[in-house]
Amino acid sequence: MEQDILNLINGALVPAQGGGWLDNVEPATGATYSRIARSGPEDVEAAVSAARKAFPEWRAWSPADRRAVLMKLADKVAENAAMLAEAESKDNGKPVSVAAAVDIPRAEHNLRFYASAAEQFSSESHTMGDGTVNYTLRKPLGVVGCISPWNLPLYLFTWKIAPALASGNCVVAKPSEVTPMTAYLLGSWAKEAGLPDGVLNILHGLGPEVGQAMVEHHYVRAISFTGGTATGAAISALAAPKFKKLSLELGGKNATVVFDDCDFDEAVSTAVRAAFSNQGQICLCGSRILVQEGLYDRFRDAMVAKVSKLRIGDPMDPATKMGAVVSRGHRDKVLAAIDTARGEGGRILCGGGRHQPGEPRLKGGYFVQPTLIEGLDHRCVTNREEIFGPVATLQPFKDEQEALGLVNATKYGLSASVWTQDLKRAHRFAAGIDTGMVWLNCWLVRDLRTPFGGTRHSGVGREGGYNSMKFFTEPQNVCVKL
Ligand code: TXE
Repeated sequence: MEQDILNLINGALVPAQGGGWLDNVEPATGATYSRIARSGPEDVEAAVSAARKAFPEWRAWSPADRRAVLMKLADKVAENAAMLAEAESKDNGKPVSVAAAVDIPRAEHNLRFYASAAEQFSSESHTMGDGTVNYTLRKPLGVVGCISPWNLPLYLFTWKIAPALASGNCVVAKPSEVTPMTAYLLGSWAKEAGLPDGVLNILHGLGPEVGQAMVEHHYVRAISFTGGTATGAAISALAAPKFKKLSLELGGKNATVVFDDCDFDEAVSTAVRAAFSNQGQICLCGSRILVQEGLYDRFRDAMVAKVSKLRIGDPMDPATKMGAVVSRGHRDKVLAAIDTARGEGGRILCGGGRHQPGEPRLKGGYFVQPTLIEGLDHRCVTNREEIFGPVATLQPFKDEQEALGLVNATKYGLSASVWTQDLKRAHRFAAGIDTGMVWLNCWLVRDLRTPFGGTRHSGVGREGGYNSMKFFTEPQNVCVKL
């Protein structure tokens, strides 16, 4: 065992009170390499009580002081970037090159961005013309819960805790039990960065054991959650009768829409990236590729040629483009989805099964070939349900109207990427799409100030910039008759 992953409660790294442990598995090898504290309601109680105790002092800190401390935490991420990238890659199965270029720099950026937001955040005032003035206070909520998933572990963990802390809340956070390492490492630097004890508490363990206890806890005033749609529904059912604030960032079944006047080469390479980045395990991945019929054959063949060349293998090899999927269970789910596609009459254009790298070290790893499928109707399960793996389908469409119908044909509404050089059509089409985000001639370009989130089964609420700062604060209007 390399390292025990401990809870951070009231500034101390401690095992779960119940003494239980979970195995932490390296997806590229299938081997257990560390133990995770298996926390329960008693640990939630301790973390919430520490957070409540810390809140009066923390909320009184000036925005400038909160900024300074979050910047120091970001410095720790920067100083340890190479080590964090390796840890993320080992824990998640993603290529270390991706963790080093995307996950860790973005985690650092999240902390810096919201550190600045602490000082930039403002509130409104409304004058009534008769000498009456309303001003709106934005008060931190108190203790808030942040629950994050395994696909972009430190990136999404910091995306939640940074605005929560910047706006003056004390946090009880739970990273995914599948990828807890980098959140643990970050927590181990909290004290050194200057966060007072109890301001940031991190609990590890299973969703239904520790996550649910966080959602149910009387003093946890808000939950920011990113994860599966079914889990989001379970959390909503628990939180609604307790009137908690909820921000839910859930699944997607996003379309990449390619019109025949697109910039061909850029559309092909971005469609490949959108489908297979992070082994297809990003909520924003374009897993349905819709191509105008005149361009369809050429586009399909170009995609197949590119995907067949993607280098899949050891995540620690800097040349690797695709690593392992996150767990054995998830690999089996993705393989079952490919079988379903076959059963529905889909033609596998490339991939279609497990990948077995040559190195003996990787014999037990969870590798899936990047898979492209065509010939499936938009109503079939494969084109309706999120697979969240390296699997994408291709469908032809005739015109703009048909394309719009296909884009909006699932219960999800997270994002879409549209490729056309016709400016009018691009804007018209974007406005017709029922998703929270649309990229025109690009994909996954992120400005952290913009509203991030989805419609329908992709979630409720928006995060990013002021949206997050507003979520983590309660407005209170004060009306003054002068
Ligand atoms: O995620 P879960 P899972 C999708 C993707 C994937 C599916 C299931 O389709 O195949 O969800 O993934 C915590 N109360 N996405 O099951 O369970 C859990 O411990 C409170 C999309 O691995 O939703 C973890 O910290 N918390 C997604 C977090 O929720 C609970 C990213 C997410 O895990 C809980 C991940 C409960 N009852 C998966 N049950 C995206 N939107 O990017 C679990 N958790």
